[in-house]
Amino acid sequence: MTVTVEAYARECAEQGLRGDYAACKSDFTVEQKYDYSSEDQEVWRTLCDRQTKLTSKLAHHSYLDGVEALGLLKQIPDFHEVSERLHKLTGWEIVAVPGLIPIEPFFDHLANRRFPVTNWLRSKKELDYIVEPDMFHDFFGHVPILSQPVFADFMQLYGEKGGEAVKIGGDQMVSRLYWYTAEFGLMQEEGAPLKAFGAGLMSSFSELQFAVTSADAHHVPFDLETVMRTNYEIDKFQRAYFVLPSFDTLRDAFSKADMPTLVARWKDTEPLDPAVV
Ligand code: HBI
Ligand code: FE
Repeated sequence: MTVTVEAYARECAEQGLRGDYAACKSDFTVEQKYDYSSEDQEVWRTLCDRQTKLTSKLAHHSYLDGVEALGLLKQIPDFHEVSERLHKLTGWEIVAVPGLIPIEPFFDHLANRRFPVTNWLRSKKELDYIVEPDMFHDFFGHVPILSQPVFADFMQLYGEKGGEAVKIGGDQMVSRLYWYTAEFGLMQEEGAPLKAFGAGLMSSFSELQFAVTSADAHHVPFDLETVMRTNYEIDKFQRAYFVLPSFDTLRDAFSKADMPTLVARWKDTEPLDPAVV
């Protein structure tokens, strides 16, 4: 049973989350309200200019093609305009949210090819690190790769099967899958150099360089069950980065996965330490 908007808005206010949850509709979406200040626009352009210096070299070409196709860099994007372009490519659209939303509506949006994007942007003094995902992390990080057809299929399947798995106690396992792919996923196709596509890397200046270029980064060949069993921490560099050979591998592995059996087998076991997988 999903928490009501009112109860969730109270919880978020108590935790000091930034978003205006009181404005949420019952599916936890809000209007984008394109009323950004000139400082917001300057922060957006500064972040994009700085980050594209790195993504142009270290991001998978599907991500770069998406940035190009969706036109995100010149100014803070209009959610409806980008949704129209994205919908033509892979059937996905963007919905505005005030920030993190409860897990059930989140999965329901993904299952319906709607990606929730936060409608506020970090301030000038938070350029380097921010605790809650803001519009830069969600939009610049997550949205472009949704133009890649196979990953777009995976994300919808993730919403459907992940949402089912949450109901039978698999929330930690599916959150790990999201974390090690959509947030911190790497890709090394046959004969091609190692590249990144995960949003947590696309939107982080320091960790993107570390994950792709550092000899200290721990690269692990993707394996679905290992990923769903491996712990992660949210406020430091990852101690494991899983490497896909293709997006098909991710989609096909998850579509074949018998989640009820995997959840029953692993949900109460000790998680794996990412440093030693
Ligand atoms: N809400 N807006 C938003 N964005 C997310 O990425 C998000 C969320 N709620 C739940 C959630 N992610 C995590 O549970 C994922 O691991 C599924
Ligand atoms: Fe994210």
